[in-house]
Amino acid sequence: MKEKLQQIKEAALSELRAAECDTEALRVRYLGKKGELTAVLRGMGALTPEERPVVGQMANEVRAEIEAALTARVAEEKERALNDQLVREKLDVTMPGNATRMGHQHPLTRAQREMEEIFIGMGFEIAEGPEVEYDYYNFKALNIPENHPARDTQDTFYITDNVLLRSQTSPVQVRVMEKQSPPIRVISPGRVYRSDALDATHSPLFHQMEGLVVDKGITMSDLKGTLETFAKKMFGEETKIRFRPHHFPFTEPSAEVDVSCFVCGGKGCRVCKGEGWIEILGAGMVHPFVLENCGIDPEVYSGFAFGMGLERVTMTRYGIDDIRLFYENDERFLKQF
Ligand code: 2NM
Repeated sequence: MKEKLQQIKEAALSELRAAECDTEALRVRYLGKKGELTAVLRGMGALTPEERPVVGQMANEVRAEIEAALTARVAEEKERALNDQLVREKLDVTMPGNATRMGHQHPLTRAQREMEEIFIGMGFEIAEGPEVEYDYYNFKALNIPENHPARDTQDTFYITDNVLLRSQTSPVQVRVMEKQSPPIRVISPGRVYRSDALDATHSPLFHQMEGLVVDKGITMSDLKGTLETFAKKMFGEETKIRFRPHHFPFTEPSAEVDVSCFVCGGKGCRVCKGEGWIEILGAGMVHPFVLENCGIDPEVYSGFAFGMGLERVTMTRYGIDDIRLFYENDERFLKQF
């Protein structure tokens, strides 16, 4: 029986040293209820009373040795599995990351937002309206006569006889005046459409920002003060403005407005073409007919309005010489802003 125990011990320990070992199966096979060691203990009845404690003690020692070796092997396998996992899942937090390509706002969007902020700071609200518009709102309500060249199909995109793509954002302001009573302070930024061939300075789609103020006692000096404040915020505190007489059907009197050149300060340079001034706006006092068309009594109220092209302002400011660059989405251009 002692030999049998010795045999069991050696067999178990040798299996535990092997490269491959199913430790749980081994535990069952040697130490389990139906295991080899238990079978030996069951046979102890056949021993003499003197032999029994000796064999019993030996059996316990064998069990303890196998158990210790088993525990060691299991621990060893656990550690190896952990080390394998650590190697497999190694993460070097000091490695450089993959740079995320960041987009940003289009230069026209940025210019628009910047202008919006300036006018919002002066108490204006943003008004929007349809790009597909009735000729009534785009022309008739704005006192643009039946025979005016802007109405020609050569200049305006017509959808039907009386529906068109708006050629300015003023129809938005007509809609505001119809709905709201004064005081009115709105700007209307957005897309406008004119039937022009695409070249360096013309595009059939471009963007405008128009403004409108209507209240009791609004005068030309309110217009001047508003535009001067805008120009200083947009182009720099030293900027001056200049009004030149002009004609628009929807304003009377009307003016074209220049800002002093932000590059040379008015001395004359390449950007202002030696003028010292750069034309950026049209403006005037809202024509009484327009107020009347919108249900506002011109005997009680007066107003001023202005309009400017976003592309023009942005091109001037950044020295961009071709309007097409705004629409081509060439990253080499866009990345510069
Ligand atoms: C301009 C120039 C001058 C203008 C007029 C109006 C309205 F609706 F009040 F009549 N909105 N915008 C206006 C006046 C627009 O753009 C060059």
